[in-house]
Amino acid sequence: MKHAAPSAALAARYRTVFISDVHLGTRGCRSDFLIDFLHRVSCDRLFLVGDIIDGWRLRKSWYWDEACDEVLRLILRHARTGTEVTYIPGNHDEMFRAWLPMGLEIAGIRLRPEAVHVTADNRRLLVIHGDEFDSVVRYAKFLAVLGDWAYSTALRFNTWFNAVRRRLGYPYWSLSAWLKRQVKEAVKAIDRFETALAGEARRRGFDGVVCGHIHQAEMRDVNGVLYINDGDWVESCTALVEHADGRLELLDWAAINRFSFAAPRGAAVPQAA
Ligand SMILES: [Mn+2]
Repeated sequence: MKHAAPSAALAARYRTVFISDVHLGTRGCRSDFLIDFLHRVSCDRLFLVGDIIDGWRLRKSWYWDEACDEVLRLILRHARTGTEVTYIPGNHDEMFRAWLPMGLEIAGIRLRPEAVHVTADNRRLLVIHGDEFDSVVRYAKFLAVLGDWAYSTALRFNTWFNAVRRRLGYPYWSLSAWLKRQVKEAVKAIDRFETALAGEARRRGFDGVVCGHIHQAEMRDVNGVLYINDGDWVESCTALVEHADGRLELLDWAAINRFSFAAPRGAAVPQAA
């Protein structure tokens, strides 16, 4: 079986690409959109900013298909063809964290607990997954796992719910996006997270921070420090890219390409013949 082919248009080349929170191994992962992205984009440096493979879920129920293999194959191909690939494990792929003290390198991919990136216009950025600053994850892993379960259940319910809506002629409505908005309103956790990450970058003398973890793409100034979250490949398919001149940009790959989240995985991107 062939996988999603480059869907259209020209390939783009960037100085640096940052992606995180792919959650390979879960049903919510839009591996089809990511395959398209990895096909069409090339870069000098690729930062995998955590939660690429979802080890929490894999331990319980294996959801691994050819598309997941294809994502890994494409990342390895980038590494083989000259891209400097750095993998910063997150809390969902923390099984890799045990190998960090060894300074491990697998197939040209460097494993690091965190990294420093200097942009072409000389800004020093701290690259970190960010869960260290999520007090829920850090101090109560049980609650985090429960939240994780609730979230994946909501995503599954959402698929079913929207199938019914579609049959009744209603447009797609994201339950999980709604839930996330409620959560955001309730606990203001995202704001606290962003402030904490920016504060850490400032304390350590960086111009900015690039992180992931909370599945909320963002690029903004927080008290003089650049806070950037590269988002995720579950609900919003976003990546942070650095252009040759150092300009940083968040790409919403699904929006740019008009990919539909309502479509089942694999059907959204045109298939190779
Ligand atoms: Mn995470």
